[in-house]
Amino acid sequence: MLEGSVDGAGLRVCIVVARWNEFVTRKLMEGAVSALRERGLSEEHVTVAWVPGAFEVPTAARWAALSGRFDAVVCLGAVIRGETAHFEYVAGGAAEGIARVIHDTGVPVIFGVLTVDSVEQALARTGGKDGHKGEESAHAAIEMANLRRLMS
Ligand code: INI
Repeated sequence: MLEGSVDGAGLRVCIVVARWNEFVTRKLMEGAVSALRERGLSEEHVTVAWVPGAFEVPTAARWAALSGRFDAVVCLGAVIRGETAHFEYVAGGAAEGIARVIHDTGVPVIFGVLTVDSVEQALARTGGKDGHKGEESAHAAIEMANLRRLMS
């Protein structure tokens, strides 16, 4: 049986985070950074890259994945249905774009983009009753980066 360990020591992770709905995405980013540091990543091995919105996340994730500088990429954003008429386009574009980066590069890229109906749902997933998607994404990044090492 193979399973990626939860120990992040020595790993290098890039967090790509969308500035749109920053009151949510900053929480996602802070949770992800804390979780990575708690699992043993050193400060210089955690890079945070801000982009304008969720639609731009796949572009920067691709640059990070292709750079060879990171063992995993964490994608963070918040698309809130009540706040936009083109929710499907932005959320779908982000999801499809990120999936394509994973497919094209084989680098672990984690989907931590919230696609929710309301601000309340977004806050519930950033340290509220539904957990913390930023922390969960960081944990997934470590596990996948370590699994990749076991399988490469
Ligand atoms: N970007 C988001 O990250 N979340 C949103 O809810 C959102 N809304 O509401 O439209 C959003 N739009 C901007 C988009 O991601 C791009 O930055 C923009 O279209 C420029 O390409």
